[in-house]
Amino acid sequence: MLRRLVDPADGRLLDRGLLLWFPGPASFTGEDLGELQLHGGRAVVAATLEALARLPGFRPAEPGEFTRRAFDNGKLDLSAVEGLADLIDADTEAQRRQALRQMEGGLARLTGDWAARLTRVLAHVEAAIDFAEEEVPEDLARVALAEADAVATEIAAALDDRHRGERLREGLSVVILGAPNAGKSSLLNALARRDVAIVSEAAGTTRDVVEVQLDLGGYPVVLADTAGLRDLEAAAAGETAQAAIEREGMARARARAAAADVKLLLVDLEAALGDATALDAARALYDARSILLLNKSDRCDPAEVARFSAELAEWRPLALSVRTGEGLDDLLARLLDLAGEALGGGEGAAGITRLRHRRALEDCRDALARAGSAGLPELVAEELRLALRALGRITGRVDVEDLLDIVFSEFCIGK
Ligand SMILES: Nc1nc2c(ncn2[C@@H]2O[C@H](COP(=O)(O)OP(=O)(O)OP(=O)(O)O)[C@@H](O)[C@H]2O)c(=O)[nH]1
Ligand SMILES: [Mg+2]
Repeated sequence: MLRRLVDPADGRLLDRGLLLWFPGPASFTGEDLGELQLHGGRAVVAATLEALARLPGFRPAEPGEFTRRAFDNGKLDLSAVEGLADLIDADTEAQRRQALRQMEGGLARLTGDWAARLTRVLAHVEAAIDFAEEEVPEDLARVALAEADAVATEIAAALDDRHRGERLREGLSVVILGAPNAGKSSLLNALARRDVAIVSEAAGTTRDVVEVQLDLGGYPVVLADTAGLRDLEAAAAGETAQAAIEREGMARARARAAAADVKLLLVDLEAALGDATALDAARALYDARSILLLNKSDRCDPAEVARFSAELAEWRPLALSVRTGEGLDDLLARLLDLAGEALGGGEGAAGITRLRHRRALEDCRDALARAGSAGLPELVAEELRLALRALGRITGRVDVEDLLDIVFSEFCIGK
């Protein structure tokens, strides 16, 4: 209904807005729920909240309280709650798809299926215990354990996902490394399409790690520019204050490189053509997670560039010019491939999106392994119960009291 909202204390008009009524139990929380759609301005909202607060029984909701009530009333399980939090935070398309899948019960369905099968296994094992003297088929427990083993294998396969779901939430970490003046900050600015980092022809311009968040074809990427790497012993005579700062900058660059998913190793092509030692820094850092980039191709003879690239063929180098933009599309395509491989598409995989899920599944897998070798039916049953409890933690129906506050504190809605 469209209604005039009036302060009940003095009849003063607050706003004109939409009034929506969601009767329980079909509402979001499962309870009766009223919603006001106002004109959004801070003063309008403040005046309305103030008027509401004076009514008996009204108080502002705690952060996450609506979602908490939905959970308590069985409208959402814990993994769906986490999916909802991720959906609200999603910055890119792949993140949105993954969050929505979690909210719609992706992981819950899978763990529910495993739990149902393990419950049947447990029932069989318990029957074998209870009717040990009677005509329970000899190998019933053995057949049951084969099923537990099958579940354990499926869980192990789900865990073997190279942490795609967790990394999709956090973003692919890409770091730009190379000698001073190679054009690292220029590349960061070009990829970010804005002037984030200071660019200058003075070597040693960047000292701190400069970070930008990018949406790369739907994948979240955290791109970091770093201080140029060079041999300070040779470059600086004595330990000046400047050298100490540069040394710290390089230490930060190396730390970032160690933690990154992808390293962009940038080399000044013009310098490398003149002096092969210009490749040394990149050579030392190169590994399977690296892309070798030969920058400033605009300053070199194309035939020379082709010859040099061919010499380095085993490193799959990419010649580019940040200045003219040549080669940048190829770089983006290579990055997109890597991102897709590392993060998945937000669909397909089992849907482990948090360390919490991983720990629970690992606990389940370990308990099943112990069940398989326990021998004594009573011990087998106990391990199966532990495996089921571990699965139950994912949807939040057991053993999660200490966890709930953490999960719900992620919500700021209703604050
Ligand atoms: N001709 C040409 N010049 C470039 C190119 N990319 C960068 N430069 C120039 O190279 C110089 C150094 O660029 P920066 O981006 O500051 O280099 P950097 O690697 O961040 O340097 P440090 O922060 O000192 O380690 C600047 O004068 C840039 O304009 C390019 O593709 N072609
Ligand atoms: Mg720089």
